[in-house]
Amino acid sequence: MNTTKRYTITAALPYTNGPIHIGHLAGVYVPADIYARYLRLTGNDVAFICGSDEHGVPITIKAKKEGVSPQDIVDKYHAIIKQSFEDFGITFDNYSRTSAKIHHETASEFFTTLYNKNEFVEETKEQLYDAEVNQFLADRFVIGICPKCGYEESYGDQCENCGTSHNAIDLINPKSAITGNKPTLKQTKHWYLPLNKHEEFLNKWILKDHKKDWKPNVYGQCKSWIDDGLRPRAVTRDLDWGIPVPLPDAEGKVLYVWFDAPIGYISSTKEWAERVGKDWRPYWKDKDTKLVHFIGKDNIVFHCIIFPAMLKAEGSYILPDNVPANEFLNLENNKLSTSKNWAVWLPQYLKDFPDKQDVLRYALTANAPETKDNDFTWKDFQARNNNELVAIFGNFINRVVVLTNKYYNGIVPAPSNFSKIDEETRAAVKAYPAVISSSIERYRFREALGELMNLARLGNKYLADSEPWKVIKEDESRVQTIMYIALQIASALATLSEPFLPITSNKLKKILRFTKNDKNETEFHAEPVEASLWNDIGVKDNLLPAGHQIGRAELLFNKIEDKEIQAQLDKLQASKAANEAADKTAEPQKEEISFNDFTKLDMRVGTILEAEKMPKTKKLLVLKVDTGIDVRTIVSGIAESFKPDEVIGKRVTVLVNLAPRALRGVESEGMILMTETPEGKLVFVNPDDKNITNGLKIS
Ligand code: B3M
Ligand code: ZN
Repeated sequence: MNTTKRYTITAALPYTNGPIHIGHLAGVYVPADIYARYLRLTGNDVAFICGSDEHGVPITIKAKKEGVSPQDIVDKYHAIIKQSFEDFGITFDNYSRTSAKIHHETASEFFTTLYNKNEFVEETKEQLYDAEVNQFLADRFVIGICPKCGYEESYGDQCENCGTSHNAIDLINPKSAITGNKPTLKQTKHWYLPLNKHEEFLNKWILKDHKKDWKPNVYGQCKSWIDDGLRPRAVTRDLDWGIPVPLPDAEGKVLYVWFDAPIGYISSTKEWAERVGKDWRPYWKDKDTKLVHFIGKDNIVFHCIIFPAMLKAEGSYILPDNVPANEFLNLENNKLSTSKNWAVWLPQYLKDFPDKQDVLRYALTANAPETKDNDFTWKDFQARNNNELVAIFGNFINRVVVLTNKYYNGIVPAPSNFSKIDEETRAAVKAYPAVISSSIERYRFREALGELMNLARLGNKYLADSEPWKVIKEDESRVQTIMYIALQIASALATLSEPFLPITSNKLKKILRFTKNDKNETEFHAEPVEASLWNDIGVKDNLLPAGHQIGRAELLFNKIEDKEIQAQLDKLQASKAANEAADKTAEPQKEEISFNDFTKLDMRVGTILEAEKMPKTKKLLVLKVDTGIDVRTIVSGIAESFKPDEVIGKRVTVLVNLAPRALRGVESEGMILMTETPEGKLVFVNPDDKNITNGLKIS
């Protein structure tokens, strides 16, 4: 088992330009939290660090779109994201933000140190410029063809398709993301980190020292980078949102977001240490500290090449021991996408499943994209809950607690002679902590979770084979032993499940009446015996001693019904329909009208009272409509989309002052507002109808 004592664990700082979704949770935050919780439970000194990444072009773009300031955007999403982490039991020791003063100071100081050590190259070069808006086109302000893979919508600093990070000037056919203009070139001065200077060190440190212990996907990306040859990278930008470059001749220039963001790990550690009265330095400067970065695969180069080069150049910091980056999670066979609303957003999930945080943690871990991209499906989510959490884990605990209450009023019975199967079961239980530890320490969280469930399966099998409910009739003392052992398994599950299913673990500890341990807030033990800490399970027989009183049964998990899953699928279907409609470009806007023109239209809410098919026509219905002013006849061309009795009673919007006109001899005295879906169905205008998408024309 692990021997190192101090850990600095970081999780990628999320951009505060939107809430977070299941992809973020699966890729970064759940595995990081499992790791941190596990290390705390096994007695290590852990700083689990994160915060909001509040600089960078994505924030500025979002602010522009919403017509508010970047500060408004980061304030809004910082609060939402922080709340999501709390809701899902992510136990950061500190969650900071890069707009914090301590971060601005730390990042400026870091830059200054490198500057003074001559670690930068200062260069005036031509950069892409949008003359219409007077702006240099850094990073996501420019889109063009990726020079490496040919993807047509690569950003200036990184291609989302192949993951390469490049300089904006290298894009083929660049276009301004602000105006769509073809950029011009303009001279500007910037500071570059000469990665080429660090190539030899990186080559040895990654390609030789970490060849074996880094995940193949991480190692592979680094190798291809280094093999391609490293080049200087600008660490400053011409932007007005970010940390000002701390030099006298750097007006209008800020630090590149990927320069300041990883330093955010350091400033967040400082903020934490200050708050809890510790010294932050050992967490970043002591060689015995193990630094681990949890990230998604699109962040590999920044954490494995650029940040280590910065730390190395600074000189007084440790380097990451491991960067267990995950691949991507897809949703129902499609790439997660914020802009296409193809995602499960955490605040929304919580509204729909208010007590199922652990279920999501479970489903995402069981299906984690550890070695390849993986797919999240709602059916799988339901099956994991119903067939695994409810049927295996929950069922075992429920049987143990119900029977203990039934036979012994909830008091743990004293065992007597252990049979062969008892001894085997006890030995098997003792092996679990080491097995689960070993998987966690190798960053194999799915495997670790699988082992936890195997322990619950072992419990179920033990009960099924021993049949206490039958034996109770002939041999009461045997049942005492069986229930004693089953209770020990329940108790091991309570502790071993904590990293994965923290809310369930707490609930179970309460049912088993564990009490808080003074030394460690997050740990419980059963009185009067000392602690049932992780490592004890492997050595102690008596986790829950005879005579200990447990509580009443309470269900740990509940079944998820088909209709709840269908509702989620419907939601995604609506996003898909909206995207498809948006893809078929909306009709261009008509000629502008004056406000005066608009006020001439008199539209009222009405109710359709009667409806009949117009004889000898396919399309027309003759309606009687109560407009509030009168009841009038309106002829409407909706007969192919509605049967007469489907529209009776419908509330509609009526244009009442349209000049009457005769249709097939019937005078129509107004018009009902309708729209046509991309599938060609006419529908009444109700923007909440999921068939109705943005840009559809109302007529
Ligand atoms: N904010 C990118 C991302 O959210 C970035 C991570 C920063 S970690 C220092 O993917
Ligand atoms: Zn590419």
